[in-house]
Amino acid sequence: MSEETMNNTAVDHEYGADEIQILEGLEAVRKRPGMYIGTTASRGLHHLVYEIVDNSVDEALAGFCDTIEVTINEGNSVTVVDNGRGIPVGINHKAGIPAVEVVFTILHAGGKFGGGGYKVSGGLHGVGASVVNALSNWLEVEIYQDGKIYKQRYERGHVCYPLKEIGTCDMEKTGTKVTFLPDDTIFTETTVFEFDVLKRRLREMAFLTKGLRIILKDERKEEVIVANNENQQINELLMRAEADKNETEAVSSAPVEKKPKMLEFYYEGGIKQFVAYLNKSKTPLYENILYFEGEKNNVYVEVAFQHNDSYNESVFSFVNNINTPEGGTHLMGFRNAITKTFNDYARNAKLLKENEPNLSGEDIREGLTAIVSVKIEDPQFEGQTKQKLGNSEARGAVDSIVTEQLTIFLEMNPTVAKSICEKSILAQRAREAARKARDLTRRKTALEGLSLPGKLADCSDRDSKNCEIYIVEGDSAGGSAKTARSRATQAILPLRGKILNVEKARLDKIYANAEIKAMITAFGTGIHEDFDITKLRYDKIILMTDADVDGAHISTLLLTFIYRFMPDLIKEGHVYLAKPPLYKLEKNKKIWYAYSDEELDKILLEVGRDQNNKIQRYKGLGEMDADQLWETTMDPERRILLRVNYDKEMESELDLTFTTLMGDKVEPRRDFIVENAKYVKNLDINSL
Ligand code: TTJ
Repeated sequence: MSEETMNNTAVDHEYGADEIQILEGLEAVRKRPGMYIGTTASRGLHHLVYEIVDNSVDEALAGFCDTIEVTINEGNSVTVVDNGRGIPVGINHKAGIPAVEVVFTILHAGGKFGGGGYKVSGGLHGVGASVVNALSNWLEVEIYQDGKIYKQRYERGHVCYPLKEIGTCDMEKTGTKVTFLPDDTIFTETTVFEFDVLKRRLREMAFLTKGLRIILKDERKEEVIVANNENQQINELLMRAEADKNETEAVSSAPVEKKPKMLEFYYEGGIKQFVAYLNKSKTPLYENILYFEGEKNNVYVEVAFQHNDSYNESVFSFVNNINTPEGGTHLMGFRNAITKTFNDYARNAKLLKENEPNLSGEDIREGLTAIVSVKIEDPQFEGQTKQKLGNSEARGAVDSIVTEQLTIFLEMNPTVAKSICEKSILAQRAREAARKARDLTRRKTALEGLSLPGKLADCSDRDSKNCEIYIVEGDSAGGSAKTARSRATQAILPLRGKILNVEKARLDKIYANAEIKAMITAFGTGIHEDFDITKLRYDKIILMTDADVDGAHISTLLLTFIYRFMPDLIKEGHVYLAKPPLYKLEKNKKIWYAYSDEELDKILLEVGRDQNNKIQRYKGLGEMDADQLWETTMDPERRILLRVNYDKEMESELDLTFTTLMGDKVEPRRDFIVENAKYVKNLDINSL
């Protein structure tokens, strides 16, 4: 920051040695924002809100606040208000300035002001309000305490005036209100907050903090147009798949609801309701949602779970309200406890005979939806991405709390216990059958050498980094793709018809499916616990399907398969969707391709809307010859690829998207589509 700005923004302030240090601290944040909030793209922008809200959640965890209101204001500033005790306004003796000023101007001076509870800190969070302040054009804080209202304003982290009293309020009224406007010179990509993004995270926060009311408001008048990012396009694609013929009516005739401008999240049951929410499009195996809670070794543990009749595991773990996609000690404690406890129960109840082997953890987790949430004073994160909990005391705490309370529950609820054990035993048998089938193919493979699927037209380059595989819908498009491709680096695997929905099939049946087997062998990585990314035979896995309902459905099925069996392919960014053109326009022997309606409009604007324009709407890949397919969809120089992203911080939402779209309940699916209708609005309903 130049000296000039410093003088301008801090008119009333004398600079002592301490303040210089403060400014250097915040200046470091402005110089390297990525170090503090990960990214300055949309995700980082939204982190600012979570960073502020975390402080209020801490106050709620300490038992002094039950309502937090978040408002997106006109002009894209955000206000967060809570009804906690209010940040202390007294002088902090060490710093010689009011505590509230310390909070906003000193780096890493997060909320620990003797309040009880567990300080939320981990991952990118917990870096503190001062980081938000440093990255805001301006920030204002108001505190309601002892019948008085205090206020201070900062600009790009600089104090504008000393904390002052600006009025009085009810003695009863206490709390903190913060409003900030993100700095557009830092967040150069976007400074527009997305209601839906905040909605998802705030809902999760409310689930994780039972009894806390979180209100989200959007006061912007203009319809916000968010950049058409890849996520949105993929979402649109998934949605398209679901607006299938039976349900189109429901979607299109539903009143076009205006996006809700206010939402309230309040879950008395906390993570118990989180599990119900995740299971809403599934059929539960029993009515109860098991919930265990306790504190041990200074670790506060909450666990909730319920089995459904599907075959997949959806277990999500959190530390201090932050998602730990890589798990860690808390998850290990949970897995260990349920494996041991269910085996003990099954043996004692003679559901498992003496000569039968133990149920594996995976058997017991088939169809399990669970939330494991711990709160811990000083979380240690390990692993490459620092997202894996390392504290060993968490393992013991979760293990013993779950073992103790689950044992009692099973004794008292034999019907539930029995249905879980029986499902696990079926899973065990299916797994055994699947293992035999797999061993058989392995032996065959060992005898015959690496036997790639017959339909695969492989590429010749032996360096997988250069290679890509196109998974193509239909044999005819597959044929064109084989002709069109660049043989050295592009492999083609045509698939016939719709592939198996892995949300609805058990392992043995999945292994027996030819299309799935072909993909597994072609990719080379193996699946589940056998998965080894170093064996991946292609750097890019590209799903190429028709730009219609069936094509979207096939893409969704393929993505579901990859998500459930080889999620790391998505996490590591190896999975793409090809984007074939929607239109071809011919004029004076010249050809244009348009990949969206907007693009077609733009081209028409350029070339003029003449009578003799020949516009063809592509219904499928099959309508293109090999040359056209190459030019529009396969040539690395010209094609459009959408990379499938995995938002690690919101993995439960992704799980929900897949289970809702691919599960068999119609109601939740319809709700989902209507709720996300803004993605569908550009869709040509008549073409469905
Ligand atoms: C800490 O312990 C003494 C009494 O005040 C406690 C406190 O600081 N509570 C508190 C902080 N409640 N809410 C906040 C807070 C709220 C927002 C919106 C932003 C920030 C940085 C803090």
